[in-house]
Amino acid sequence: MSEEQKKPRKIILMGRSRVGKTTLLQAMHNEVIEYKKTQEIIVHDDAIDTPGEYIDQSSLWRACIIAACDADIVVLVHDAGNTMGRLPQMFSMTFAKPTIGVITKIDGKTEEEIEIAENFLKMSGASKIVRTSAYDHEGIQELIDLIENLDLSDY
Ligand SMILES: Nc1nc2c(ncn2[C@@H]2O[C@H](COP(=O)(O)OP(=O)(O)OP(=O)(O)O)[C@@H](O)[C@H]2O)c(=O)[nH]1
Ligand SMILES: [Mg+2]
Repeated sequence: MSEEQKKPRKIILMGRSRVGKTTLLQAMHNEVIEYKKTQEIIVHDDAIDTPGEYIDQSSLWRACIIAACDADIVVLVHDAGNTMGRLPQMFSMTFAKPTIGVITKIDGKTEEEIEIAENFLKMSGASKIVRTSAYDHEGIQELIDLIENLDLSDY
């Protein structure tokens, strides 16, 4: 196996405060789920976690945009049932890299609540959207597979 094949693809998670980015990452890493507010940009081998405030406040979008330079795939995150804090429209156009969407917290949510999040993510330019719950691990393997197999060659 070549060096290139061994290197995990790096994602960057972006989304409003408390949408579930850090918890999603804990589920993807098979870690114990525990609440930990993200206070700064955290860089892992395979992921960059960002504080929600960097999306909540438009003056801080630039920090996310710069951090995204080190990622292979942008992952926009929004939680089912949240009708308020959407991501910037067509945010994906800011990044010259694939941008996918993740709906979090689908546990106990109605189809309508999930579809509201789906529409927000589509408006932000997410190309493929995965429905997940970190609490019951739904959609987590599907997300990992999508990240592993996404075609990066068009960028
Ligand atoms: N029901 C449910 N709640 C969740 C899920 N994932 C996260 N939460 C809850 O949502 C809250 C926020 O989760 P975080 O992962 O800290 O959210 P975040 O997007 O990283 O927040 P910031 O670091 O502030 O940007 C916590 O209370 C979590 O327990 C989920 O799959 N289902
Ligand atoms: Mg966080």
